[in-house]
Amino acid sequence: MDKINLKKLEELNNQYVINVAEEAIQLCKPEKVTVITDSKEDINYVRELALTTCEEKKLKMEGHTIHFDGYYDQGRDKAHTKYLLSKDVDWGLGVNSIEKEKGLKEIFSYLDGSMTGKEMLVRFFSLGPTNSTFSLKALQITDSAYVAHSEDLLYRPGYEEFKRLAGSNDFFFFLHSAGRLENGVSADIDKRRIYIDLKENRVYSVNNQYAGNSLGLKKLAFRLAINKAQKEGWLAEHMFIMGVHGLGSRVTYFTGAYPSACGKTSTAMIPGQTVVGDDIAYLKKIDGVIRVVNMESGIFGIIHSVNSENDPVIYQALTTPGEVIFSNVLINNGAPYWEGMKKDIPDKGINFSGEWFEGKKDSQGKEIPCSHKNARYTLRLNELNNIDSKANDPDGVPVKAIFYGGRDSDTTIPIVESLTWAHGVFLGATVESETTAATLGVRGVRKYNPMANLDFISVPLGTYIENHLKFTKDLKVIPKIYATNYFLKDDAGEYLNGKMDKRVWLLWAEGRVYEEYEAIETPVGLIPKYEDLKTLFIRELGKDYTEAEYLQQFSLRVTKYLEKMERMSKIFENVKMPAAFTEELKSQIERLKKAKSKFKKDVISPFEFLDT
Ligand code: SPV
Ligand code: MN
Repeated sequence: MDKINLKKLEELNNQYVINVAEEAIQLCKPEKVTVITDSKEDINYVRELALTTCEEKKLKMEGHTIHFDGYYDQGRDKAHTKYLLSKDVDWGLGVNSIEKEKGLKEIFSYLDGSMTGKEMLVRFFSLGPTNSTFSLKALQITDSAYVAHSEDLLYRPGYEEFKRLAGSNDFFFFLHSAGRLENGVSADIDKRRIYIDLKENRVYSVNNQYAGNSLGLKKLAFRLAINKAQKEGWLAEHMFIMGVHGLGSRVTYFTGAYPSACGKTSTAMIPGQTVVGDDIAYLKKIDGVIRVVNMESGIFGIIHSVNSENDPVIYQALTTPGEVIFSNVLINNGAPYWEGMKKDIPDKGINFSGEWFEGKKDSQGKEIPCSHKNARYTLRLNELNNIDSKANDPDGVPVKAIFYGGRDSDTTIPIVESLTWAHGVFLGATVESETTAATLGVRGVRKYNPMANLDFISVPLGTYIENHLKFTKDLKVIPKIYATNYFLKDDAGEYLNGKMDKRVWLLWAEGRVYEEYEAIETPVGLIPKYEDLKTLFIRELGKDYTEAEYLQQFSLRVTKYLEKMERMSKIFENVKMPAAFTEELKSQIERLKKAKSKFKKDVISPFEFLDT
């Protein structure tokens, strides 16, 4: 490290920072080390470096670049993401772990010399708004300028925050190397490893570039944060945060947890509302109120099907000048194209498979689409015209309602309000969802996904759920909880709801916060009345919502629900869960059985519950 860079490190007055940086240098053996502060020049340096290293290329539109991840590096690698633990830990979740000494030895052998001939970047970030009691600090060391640049769009600068640490080692540390590159992408994918050390608050990641694997600050910091939150009595959740704009000038803040690629970003981006965050939220109790901040300040969003109708705000940002990194889309003549953009797509260009032409097949004879299903865009939230005015408030925003949802084609109804907080926690804890392209592996398989957080929960499941159950203790205002399902299909496999219908669900839930709508009590919770939805569909979407549609969407598939409860009972049979959760599961089953024997039907109309 030269004197100028060493001075930048020394100015932090933090020996632990210097120690971990020195260890990383000795291990990875970079040719050059550059410390990045919060200054404009330093941040610009990273942006330019990503072009010099060819990890990004300029596109025609001002500020736009393209980055490609390797063909086999297009999603989170769950199989090779492991906790460094002692052998006999059981979280009740089938935790993917490796014995610490063995894991460190393995990953150090891959990191050893991984930066030879390359430049190491040392960056500091704030997870959450600066100057905030919510926020955590993070040190990222990487040889990928794309990673460092992405983090610059997605997180708040933290060099000055580190000065405030006054020498403490209370920060997360991430060491990443993209490893050997071929044509600008990680070449040794078979040696891709992501190992998490919860005790030391550190993560090592090697031989990868896809952001979910490489960016320490995204899902890796999230796993560390969940563990820290359980110890400190707050919540770190896989949630959007948004302002729902109700009657008059009323703004009501909602959070919502959805598995990857299941409508989290698109809910937060619903027209007419304002966005605070789309992926990761930190929730704390302050003066008897749950308040929340977005630990990020940008979006790493799925681009598939983003078009001027479905997602007008994002589409606008993607088609006008401004800083945007596109990844794994098709490039033709300096312009990006992706599936579902509702524009003519050229029949050739460069995509995540290299030179691409329509009809190109992979090694298994399967046609390669123009853009990967998990292709993404990265941009700062302040590029969007719907950013909420409190998005960077160090005190966060107050939470009035929480949404949970999964991708479920045949069982759960579009929206239901929980009977109580504990029932709401139960609804969140029993989310099931069909797998998507956000992770490597088979798609469309129904999987249990508590709080849409299965991939990231870094404590025993029972502890995690307990922490939710007791979160309302001493609260002045208890948020309402809703379970939603945007993916219900009819027998012919057609979706029963349009993409914008969630606007109606949001506004109904917002009205319920102020008791503006009555609800029908069913065995699974409180559901909307037909007349209220009819009014809302006309008002919000200019759409005539028929009684037949309501009946098809909101009839209780009681037999299917009972099958789901059987699956849940089986899952929880071997997991140590809090008594209050087990009680909820038991009561839910009893209520469903009672309704089934009373109405003697597999599917019960919501009108049947009107006078019960
Ligand atoms: C997700 O998959 O939930 C994402 C993108 O938000 S990733 O960075 O891959 O986690
Ligand atoms: Mn996510």
